[in-house]
This record gives sequence, structure tokens and C-alpha cells, in this order.
Amino acid sequence: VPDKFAALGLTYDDVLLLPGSSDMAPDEIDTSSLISRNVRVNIPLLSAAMDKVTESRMAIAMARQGGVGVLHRNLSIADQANQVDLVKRSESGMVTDPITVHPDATLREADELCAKFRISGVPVTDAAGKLLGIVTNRDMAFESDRSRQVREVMTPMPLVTGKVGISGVDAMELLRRHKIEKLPLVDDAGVLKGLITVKDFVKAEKYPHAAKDKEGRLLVGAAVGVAGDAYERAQALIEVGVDFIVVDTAHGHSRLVGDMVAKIKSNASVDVIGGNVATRDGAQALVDAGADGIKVGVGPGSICTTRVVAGIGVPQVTAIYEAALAAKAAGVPVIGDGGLQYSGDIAKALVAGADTVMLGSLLAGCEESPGELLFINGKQFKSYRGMGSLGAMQSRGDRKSFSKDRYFQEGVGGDDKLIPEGIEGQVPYRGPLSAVVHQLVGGLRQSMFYVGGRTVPELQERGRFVRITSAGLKESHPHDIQMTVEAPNYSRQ
Ligand code: RVP
Repeated sequence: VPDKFAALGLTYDDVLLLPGSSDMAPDEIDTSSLISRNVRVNIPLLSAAMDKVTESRMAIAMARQGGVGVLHRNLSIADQANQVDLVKRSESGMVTDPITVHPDATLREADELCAKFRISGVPVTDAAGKLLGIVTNRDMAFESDRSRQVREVMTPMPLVTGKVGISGVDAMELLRRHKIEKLPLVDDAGVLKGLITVKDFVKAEKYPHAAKDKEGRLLVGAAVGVAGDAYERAQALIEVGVDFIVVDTAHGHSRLVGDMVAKIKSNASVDVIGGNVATRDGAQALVDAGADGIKVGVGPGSICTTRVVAGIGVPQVTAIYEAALAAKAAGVPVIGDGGLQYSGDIAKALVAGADTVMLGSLLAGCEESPGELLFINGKQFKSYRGMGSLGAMQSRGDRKSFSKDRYFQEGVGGDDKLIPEGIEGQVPYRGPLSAVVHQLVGGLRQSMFYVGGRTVPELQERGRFVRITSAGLKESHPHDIQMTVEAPNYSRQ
């Protein structure tokens, strides 16, 4: 059979970008791009829909930096919808779900709370969430007896409060007029629903490149599957204002995925992205199903074992290139998902044909990713795992797992019958997302300068690859030296 063997597959480490003629100033560079037909971000980065990467905190941080998070789906519909809600309501610096303290708590406990969350005061609520008062540093500073109860020193109701849904301008005016730093937001029953602080306004000014929707709220996406109540999940997410849905599976070139994309599209006002595929035909099938964006990557993920367990996959640069041939012709943006190890891989993905990239391991170590810090031999780590790992697919206690159908294993029987396609591990702690993104986007801007592309489309058009050998790869990394000082954007993997 003449075409039994497809062309040679290349990945990030197989290629480098050629330097091209460049006459631009660094501040002319525009990194904005489309993740799907109608959703634009200011930096071409998405955080992965994985339970150790993207929950509301990461999604908020990503959108503030100008990218977007895709909320994972290994949780109940109600919980995932709540996460969308948290992101959409975090606009103009409002805190939903603020930290609160019970009136019977001691000042010592209130102190600990303030220290832990680095806040200067806490609303006091009863068990039903009703706002009773507020206790701030000023109330507590002159109390020497730390065993006294919060109720004895708090500033009790009536306080200056705002109604849920108050505009940023009105909230700021109330803070200014009453010379207060915190404005609790309550519903008609007096139940605390949020908190606006002066500090948060400052924060809003701190994120001028935030990726926002038409109403000025942060952008957020969310993943759904194909089995069970996936369609109901999509509806619930759309209901609370998600900006796009990702039909997120390990094999997007399957009828189930195309059907689900088409079904959600048929009456949705939001963009629907399908994936993952790794071939031109796979991308074409999703285009035909009506997808607004196509996610590419079968097996490149750092935690993925699909290529060894099933022998399936396409090295990622070739996969992106092939999929983009079908997607570009239809005007559908491409997301290059998985396998990126360094900032330089972002530009390589874009030149291959991606419009944005999705990151797992590069972001799993951030402060904002779910999970506790682990200390091992004096070093700090965070756990990270594939959604097809045993841990992610197993249901534990009353927590049902929803990630089995990503690997089409919904009906395999008991958890002991699962065929994992991912592993569990840990990555070094990397500090706040802002610092990590600064390095990633800084690297991308350098790439754009070297290639001579002011915008992502220009980079895509002008970029050319040179294929390299293992000797070339060895030369690319630091060599013939023992690294003594860690760089913020380089470690030997
Ligand atoms: P990486 O950035 O290389 O860590 O890859 C992240 C990507 O890996 C995810 O966005 C997803 O497409 C894929 N993934 C997630 N779980 C698994 C698995 O268990 N095999 N793979």
C-alpha cells in the first residue's frame, strides 16, 4: 500500500525558527489572537482543562493576564457552573464568596484568618450567611485579650452595604463618600453575597490587558464531554455566562464528538470548540460538524501515555500543521494543546499553524492552580496528573469522576477495569501565574522580533522552520557547563 506510512512527524525539539529580516520596535508587537471564531484573547495562552490546573482561581488569573482558562469538568455540573459564575463575577475587583468569620470566633482565630488570606478585615456572618457586622484591623488592634469573641469588638450592622450587581463606579463612590475600605454586598434577605474593596479597584487598574467580554467581565471557557449528561452540562455552563464550550476528549475524530459539537451549536449563542484531533481529516470532520475552534494534540502532553499505551499520536508540530490545513481553509482557529516545555515552543506552535496554545505542566506549578504546596527535601512542588490517569478517572467515596469519558471508558465497569492513558506526578512550584506568564509572553515577543512578525498572523505567515538533528538539539540547550544559578525561564527537563 503506497501511503501506509504517512510523512515524517516532527515536534518542538525537531525544529527551530529561522531568524528573518526585522524592522520593528518591541512595543509595536501585538500578541492578541483568536481562540475560536468569536473569542479573542490578548495573549495566545489557555490554561488546560485539568483538575490540577484550571479552577476559578486560575481562570481569573489567566484572564487578568490577557489569556483565558478552560475550567475542567471532573466535578459536578453545579460545581463547574459555580466556577464559571465566580470568574464572571470577579469583574471590577468584586470578591464573590468572601472569607467570613462567625461571631463566636475568638480574636485569635480572626487574626489567623487575616494572616492566612492576607486581608485586613472580615465580614461577620451567622451560619445562614446573614451579615451581622465586620471586624477589621482597627477593631482588633487595641484589644490585648485575644480570647475575646468577635461579636464583642466587631462593628455591627447597620453598615454601609451595596446591593448585588452594583456597578463599579457606584461602589467606588460609596467607598469614597463613607471613607471606608470594604463594601459588603448583600441580597434582599441580608445574606452576604460579595465584597468590594479599595484594594481590588487598585488591582483592576493593575491588569490593563485583561481579556474581557463585551460587558467588561473576565473571559472564561469550560470543558464538557460526550457521555451522560454532557449536553445538560453545556446548557448549565452557558446559562451562567461561559464564553465558550470545549467538547474535550482524547479522540475528537469520532462521531460522538462531532455530534455533540453540532448539538450544542444548534441552539447555543457561544462558540463551541471541538477536540482533540491530530490529522487534517480529523480537523476537517470538526469543521464539518460546525466547530468554531479546533483543539489539536493526541499524545504530546507531559503526563500523557496514549502514545505508548495505544501506540497512537502525531508529533505535535506536524499535527498542528496538518490540522491547520483544514481549519485555516474554513476560517476556524486552531489551539495547539500539550507538549510545550519552553517559551520558545509557543512561537513554534504558532508558525506551524496554531492561533493559540494550551498549557498544562507549565502552569500546574503556579500558586493559582488547585492543590496544596508539597515540600519534598526542602523543595516546593505541586501535584499534577493526566485526566486519563487512574487517580483522575477513579471515583473516590462520594466524589464521582467525570473524566472517564474523555478516554471513552464510561462503560468499562469497575474502576479496576480502567485503562489509564496518563500518569500522576508533581512539578516544581513556580510562584504566581503573573511571573510565569511574564516569562512565557516575553519569550514569545522575542520570537516575534527575531522572525519579524508584528502580529500573530504575521508571525504565522513569515515564520519558517529549520529541521534539526539530535546534535542540533544538544547545541540548543546550555552545554559544556554546570548551571549554578537558576534562570526564571529555563530548567533542564
Ligand atoms: P502539557 O502542557 O504537556 O502538560 O499537556 C497538557 C495537555 O495534555 C492537556 O491540555 C490535555 O490535552 C492533555 N492531557 C490531559 N490529561 C491527559 C492524560 O491523562 N493523558 N492528557
